[in-house]
Amino acid sequence: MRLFSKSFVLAALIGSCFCTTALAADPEDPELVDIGSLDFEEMLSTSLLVVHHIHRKGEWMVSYEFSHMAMTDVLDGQESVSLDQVHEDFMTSPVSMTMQMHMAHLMYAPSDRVTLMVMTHVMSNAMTNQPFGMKEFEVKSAGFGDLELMAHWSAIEGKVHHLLVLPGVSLPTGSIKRRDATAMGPNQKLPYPMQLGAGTLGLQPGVGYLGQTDQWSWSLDLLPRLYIGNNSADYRLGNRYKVAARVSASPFPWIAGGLGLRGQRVDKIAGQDEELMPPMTPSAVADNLSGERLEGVVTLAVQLPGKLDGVVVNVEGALPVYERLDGPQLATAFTLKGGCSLTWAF
Ligand SMILES: [Cu+2]
Repeated sequence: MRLFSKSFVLAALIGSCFCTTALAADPEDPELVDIGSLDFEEMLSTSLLVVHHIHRKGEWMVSYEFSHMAMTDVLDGQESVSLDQVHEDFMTSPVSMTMQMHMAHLMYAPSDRVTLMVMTHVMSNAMTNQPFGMKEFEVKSAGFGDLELMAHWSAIEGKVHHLLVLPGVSLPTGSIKRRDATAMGPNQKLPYPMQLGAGTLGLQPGVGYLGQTDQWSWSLDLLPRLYIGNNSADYRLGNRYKVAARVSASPFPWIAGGLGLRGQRVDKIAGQDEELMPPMTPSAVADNLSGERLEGVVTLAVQLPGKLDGVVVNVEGALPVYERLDGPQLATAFTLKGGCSLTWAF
């Protein structure tokens, strides 16, 4: 039972890497108290719902997650605009886009209060465009995105309230040179949303708050990403500010469900990729790619039974409840995620 509970908590933590669910450990299980301080165990169990969490000394976690984001509809501010309206200013309008990601995380805890994480992802983007008076066409790009490194420091550990400091960095491993055939001809430089990385270093000075009781937990994460310098194409992506708030409940030890809000603000791009021609499409206008979005998120995480109890499977769905975008650009329709994680200790 002790093994089950421990591995469950660990597995739940893994699942929480990408989903916002919290799996509470069985409060009736006295073995949990044996393992160490109750505060720490409680933190582990609640952090199931938190994207950013810590592990106990010596633990490893690996997880995989697939996400599919669909974008349809073109917004200018909060208003939907038609293709005809976009064609008044641009030769081509985006029509729809899908962004798919395969993400892998590896976490390791050198101490009880510090957990290190490395995250890599492979992206696959496809954007349908409608040029004025011509047939619509699709452009694609795929490959590795930017590599992310992050430390999780449990700065304050209370009975109910916990504070995590989350310093991180993103390395420019994603390409900013993707090309494809467009209405302008073969082998054209693709616009900003189709590139795979920032091309510059990103700093991520994040903080996270976590509160928990036996069967409930709630959290708030603040994660800015600040890009440094200009990339080789003479621009710098706008800074991103992410905030995520979640509440989750675990009626039984093997399942947890959560509800949350996830917000993101993206600043304007600084500079301009000289290879892109802004009159062609709004996706090539550096000033057009900023805005704010708030999404409602529903998550569910389940621990597998028996010998697979170190594995947690999770699913997540998100719908935008508010979106305001600068200039005509594609709005988010929905995001679906599914993943699994495995935690172990030597
Ligand atoms: Cu983890």
